[in-house]
Amino acid sequence: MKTLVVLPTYNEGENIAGILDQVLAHGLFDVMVVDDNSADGTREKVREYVTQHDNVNIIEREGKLGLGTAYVEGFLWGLERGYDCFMEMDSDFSHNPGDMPAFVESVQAGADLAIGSRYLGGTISVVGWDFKRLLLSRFGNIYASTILATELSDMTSGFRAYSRRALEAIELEKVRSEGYAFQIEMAYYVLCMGFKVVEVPIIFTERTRGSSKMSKSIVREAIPLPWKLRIRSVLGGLPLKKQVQPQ
Ligand SMILES: Nc1nc2c(ncn2[C@@H]2O[C@H](COP(=O)(O)OP(=O)(O)OP(=O)(O)O)[C@@H](O)[C@H]2O)c(=O)[nH]1
Ligand SMILES: [Mg+2]
Repeated sequence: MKTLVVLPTYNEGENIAGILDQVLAHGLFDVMVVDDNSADGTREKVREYVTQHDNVNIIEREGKLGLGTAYVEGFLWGLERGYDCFMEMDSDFSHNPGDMPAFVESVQAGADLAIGSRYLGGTISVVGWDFKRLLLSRFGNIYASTILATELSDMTSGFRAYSRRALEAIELEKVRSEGYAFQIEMAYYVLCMGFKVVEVPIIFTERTRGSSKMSKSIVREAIPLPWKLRIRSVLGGLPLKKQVQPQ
């Protein structure tokens, strides 16, 4: 399966070289780094990889434009170039690059979206979070899947793989959310099209290098989102090219 890994970066200078080394070591993936004007040398490091490896690419954006649009730009680039599978992964080692093949295997086995879940089967597989952060994530997921009536345990996870047909069926230019909201929104769209969504168990480890870009606005953006999606799904206003099956 021709797979493109989209790596969003904003000041990941201490992590990006290690991530790229581990991703490339699999020998299975092409890479698109979408960098949002990092000021810490991330861009320069990635440029070195671009010169040395035919399968590493970079989109250089001129401001911090948000995670969602970074992924969308990377996906659109890959769709134009015939990729069959599209992966998302954080560039801070919270997601273990060693887990990557399992996602592609799920898509190969027929999934249209494979989500790396920290909360499968009632467990909590997170290392390094304080209680407040854990509660926010756990409660946020229960909140979103209850309103959206899904069985998914980790809709906000950003470690995932999509099939080509799933991304082709979404009007990606219309997906404008930035953080957790982007992940929830995309998972819901794939479900609404009747495509197969599976969860893959992962262990999430809090970053040890670089700084978090989590902000209150990312949480605020996600709160009304499940309600908006539910309403739009009933009114037929989701940006999907395929018939919607409201849940
Ligand atoms: N291109 C781009 N990448 C971003 C932006 N915001 C965050 N990222 C990247 O998206 C990934 C996830 O962001 P993090 O800061 O790790 O957010 P988080 O995982 O919710 O927070 P932590 O758990 O504290 O790490 C990282 O690779 C970031 O560099 C953005 O606005 N643009
Ligand atoms: Mg992170």
